[in-house]
Amino acid sequence: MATIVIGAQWGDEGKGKLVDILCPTVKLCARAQGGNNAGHTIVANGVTYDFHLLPSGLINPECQNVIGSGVVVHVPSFFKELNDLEAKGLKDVRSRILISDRAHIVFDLHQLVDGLEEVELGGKSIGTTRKGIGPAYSTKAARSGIRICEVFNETLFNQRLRELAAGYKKRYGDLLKYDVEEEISRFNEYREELGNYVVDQVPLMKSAQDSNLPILVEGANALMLDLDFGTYPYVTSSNTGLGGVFTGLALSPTKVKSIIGVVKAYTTRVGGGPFATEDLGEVGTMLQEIGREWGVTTGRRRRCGWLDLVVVKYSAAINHYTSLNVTKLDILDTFPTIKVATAYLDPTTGEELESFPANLELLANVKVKYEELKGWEKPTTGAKAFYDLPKEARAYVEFIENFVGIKVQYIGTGPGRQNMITR
Ligand code: 2SA
Ligand code: GDP
Ligand code: MG
Repeated sequence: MATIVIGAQWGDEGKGKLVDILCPTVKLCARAQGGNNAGHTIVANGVTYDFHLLPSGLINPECQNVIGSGVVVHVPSFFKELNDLEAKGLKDVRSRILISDRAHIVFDLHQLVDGLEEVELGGKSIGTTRKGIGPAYSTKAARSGIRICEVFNETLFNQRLRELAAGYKKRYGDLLKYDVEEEISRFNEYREELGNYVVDQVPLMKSAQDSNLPILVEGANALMLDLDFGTYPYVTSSNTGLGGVFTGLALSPTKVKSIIGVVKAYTTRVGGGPFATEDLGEVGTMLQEIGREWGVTTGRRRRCGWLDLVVVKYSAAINHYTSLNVTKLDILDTFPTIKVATAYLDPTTGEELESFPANLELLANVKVKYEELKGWEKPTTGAKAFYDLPKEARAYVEFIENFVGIKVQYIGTGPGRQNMITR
């Protein structure tokens, strides 16, 4: 049976920490989409680990991990991340990681193109991580992508990569500073070792599910960055919502036990795009500083604002969460009052919108309706149970729960494994 962990906002809600906490209860941890644009930080036994492409289940020594078919894999980053984890003392990581032979490859070529596309967009740039995610998914959709299984037919692989590079050269000319032969020669070095990790994920998932093995799916990025349901075009290029779990993993919908939506107690966003509750004043700065809101992959400052329950309710309607994990409650510990967005109002009519709008122009101009809640102004870190929390903090959690109509099962009150209340 599978537990699925998905971000309910614009990412960086703390998915990695929940995955790490749930890992001892499963045998297999899988990533279904995204690539090394993700950044999942986990603090375990006093050590801070950053995961990008690899599943966070690698921290748990009993857990097998798989990079699913829907993920895009930058091979040098795969090896670098394994090396970095080993350098931090994680044991047997190489024997506990597999990559689907159907996963597409992100080449350095894609990363360079990502940069060029961003420059071309000028003031309307997406603010990507420049990890080549968009171009890799584009070549996948255009049927000119190259998959992991193809690395092992050297002649064909070299030919396909040369063709891919020639296509981009036609588009970008001398702007593209790329040497295809250099990238090909690097794959000659990786080929043999990469072979150790490659698997046909379909029988793997089938036998895991036939024997009712507990499986954990680690969502990357988050619903509001979903290619179909996010704030398009300010999104990533994969399905970060529930749908992407099924296209990326060969998981049976009948084997899903729970879908946990991870909700940060306020809202953050990295990169461009509309963000209705963004606070460019003192509150935003305080959330950014107290919450240490910097990107794990790029080091970029995250934009901050109050919790937007219009977003969370919209994401719940798409991802069908069975419960929620509210994270970083402790970051609100010092605020005397806390605001929560509960509706968007049409800028011309003043009427309440039914749901999160598709139209970005409308979204950029909506008026936000807030509820004001009393802050608790006491530390929450260290609380072991829900009733150890100050009553205003409990009221805040219950407000979220009642508004969205989904139980808050987990509450994060600090970065460490131990700082999680389970209800
Ligand atoms: P991309 O690189 O094509 O996926 O970028 C497209 C948009 O998706 C956003 N995006 C992210 N947003 C939050 N966190 C992400 N991971 C890193 C982290 C980000 C970082 O955990 O901090 O280090 O900057 C992530 N990855 C992609 C991105 O900002 C674009 O808006
Ligand atoms: P992810 O991308 O959803 O896995 O989230 P990130 O790892 O990018 O960002 C979440 C950050 O908040 C990480 O640095 C975590 O260590 C940290 N974190 C997670 N949960 C909590 C919490 O409840 N309180 C605090 N203070 N930090 C948390
Ligand atoms: Mg992150």
